[in-house]
Amino acid sequence: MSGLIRLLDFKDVSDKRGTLVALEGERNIPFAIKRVYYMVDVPPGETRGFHAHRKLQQVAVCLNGSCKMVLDDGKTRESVVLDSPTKGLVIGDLVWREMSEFTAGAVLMVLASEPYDEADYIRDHDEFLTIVRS
Ligand code: T46
Repeated sequence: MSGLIRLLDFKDVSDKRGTLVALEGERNIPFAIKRVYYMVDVPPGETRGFHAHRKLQQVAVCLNGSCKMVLDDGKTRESVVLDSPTKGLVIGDLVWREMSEFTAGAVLMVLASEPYDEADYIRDHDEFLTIVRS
């Protein structure tokens, strides 16, 4: 596993009724959770992301189906396929992210350490490179 791709393995509790996974801030999620959002109905071939955050910790979990996440810290670019509700990808500050290859019915849920704030986004890759290299 690379330095950029940090995956959390969540315990699942399975019985004949199915599987349950519990996520708790500051326990199996490494921050207090202030926001949860999710993406559904992403059309075939569509891409999302293409930005970084100044100060935001997130964990992304693909609850159904799969998608590809590319992370870029300005030095290296690495990718991972999220395809399990028991795997969480940790995405820290100042990491550019790109999401693609959503399968039909994919549900990507993201837990975030801060409320939504458009001012926290860096949506220009050249500006991102200037910030991380300074
Ligand atoms: C991220 C990746 C993984 C809100 O109003 N509240 C929210 O909490 C979020 C996340 C978004 N929005 C609005 C802002 C835009 O008008 O929803 C619209 C779509 O957001 P955006 O184009 O930023 O979505 P993605 O999928 O490109 O990126 C999202 C998150 O925004 C981002 O923080 O890390 O998922």
